[in-house]
Amino acid sequence: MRMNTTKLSFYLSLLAGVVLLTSCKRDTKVEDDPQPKNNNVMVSLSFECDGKAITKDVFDYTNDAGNNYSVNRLQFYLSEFVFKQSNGTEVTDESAIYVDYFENKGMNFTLGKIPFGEYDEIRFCIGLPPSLNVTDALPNTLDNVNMAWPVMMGGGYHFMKMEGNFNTPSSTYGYAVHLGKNAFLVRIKILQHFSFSTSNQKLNMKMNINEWFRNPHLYNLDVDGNYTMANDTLMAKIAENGTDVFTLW
Ligand SMILES: [Cu+2]
Repeated sequence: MRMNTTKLSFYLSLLAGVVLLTSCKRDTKVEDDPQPKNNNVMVSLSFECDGKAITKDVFDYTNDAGNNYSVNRLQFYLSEFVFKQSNGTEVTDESAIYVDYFENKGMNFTLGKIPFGEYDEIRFCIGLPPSLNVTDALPNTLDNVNMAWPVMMGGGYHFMKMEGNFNTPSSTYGYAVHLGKNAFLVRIKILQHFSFSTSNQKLNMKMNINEWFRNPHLYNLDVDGNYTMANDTLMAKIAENGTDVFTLW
């Protein structure tokens, strides 16, 4: 097939037009980039026990060791948030958040300056970093004072208090799973792909309280012990179990 000169120049100008149009479009897009560089992320916490909602003082929960238990206190700190982008860049937020489930405190909080983009990993701690885990390092609010770790036991703060009661065949006992001391800071690492593309986007995190009693250590409140804070061996078990208590959903 042969093309005459008129037809050829017509196609060439058409092609040039398309190229021009495409490059114009791209220029415009770069110029009025509507996405801000920084972004707030709204973290929303929820709690469950293997799928059951957590209600105060109800013996509705059973851990892997077979302890039938209730919960009447669940308080902890979250800190050292690190968001890792798919390209390897890490963004850190230094906030320390106090959470009290039954008092409805810290259930929703904002982390600032997390850029839009794709992420593969989120890390944070249950507890406080060594720099803040010093007596009087936090503001003297009633909540922080109540979380104080006795000076004669090393000072600083409780990382977590989870308390309630549990049943054995013969009786009902109280339990207090308390965590503190730098060695027992719980480091959470969640490998999951997620993306931030709008301002104030929600990040939903759920704690399954039964995870405190399993993986890697089967924890039995009746056999291992029901008061952990004076016992490093027990706190080590709880802290290691705690690395997977949170999931994103
Ligand atoms: Cu304690």
